[in-house]
Amino acid sequence: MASTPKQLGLMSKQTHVLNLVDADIRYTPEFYSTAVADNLFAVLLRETDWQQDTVRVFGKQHLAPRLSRWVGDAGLRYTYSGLTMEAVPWTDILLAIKGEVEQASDTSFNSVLLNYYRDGRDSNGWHSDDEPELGDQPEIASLSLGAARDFKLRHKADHQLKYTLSLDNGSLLLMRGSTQACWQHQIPKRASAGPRINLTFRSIVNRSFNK
Ligand SMILES: O=C(O)CCC(=O)C(=O)O
Ligand SMILES: [Mn+2]
Repeated sequence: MASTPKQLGLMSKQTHVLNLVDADIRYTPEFYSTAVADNLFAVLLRETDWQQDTVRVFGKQHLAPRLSRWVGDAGLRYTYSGLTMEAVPWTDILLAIKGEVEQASDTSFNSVLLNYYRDGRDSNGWHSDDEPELGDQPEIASLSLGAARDFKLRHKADHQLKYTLSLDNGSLLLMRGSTQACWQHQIPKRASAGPRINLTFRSIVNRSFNK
């Protein structure tokens, strides 16, 4: 693929608003065409210096069941599952994607967490993206590339209130408003899933937590 195209192939596509209480979630299944998404997957897989982070779950240290990299503006720090990470610099391809995601979401972002699920045994447990650095009503834009995986949501106050969405290749999911305050999400294991990369664009707005 061309290394840093100005336009990666953004199309005006249908966006679905999820009908969930205490949430503002929008899903655009074909944010990128399959061809563009496949190319982005290949470039990001090759260019990213993937790391297996250690996360703290119920006070115990574990290797995260996926590989990750946190990219962002110079000097940003972020604490995630008890781990403080320093952002590594933007690449041309990530800046190009960021520009298109910002345009579509009408929001600006100063960082992105890349997750690589090597196969269906990799996963992401129940959590909310509600770290204090992200402010009161975090706006998160999540781009999915590669194998489709289920994205499960459950209401914090009532776990019976739940929803499952398939995050398809080239899709964009926007979460804002009270979504992180009221809901948790996860990517459960899936026996036969192929590799997948997910990018969650975020903004560190509260730098008093960022020393
Ligand atoms: O892989 C996904 O779709 C979700 C990733 C996620 O929830 C996170 O990184 O906080
Ligand atoms: Mn999350």
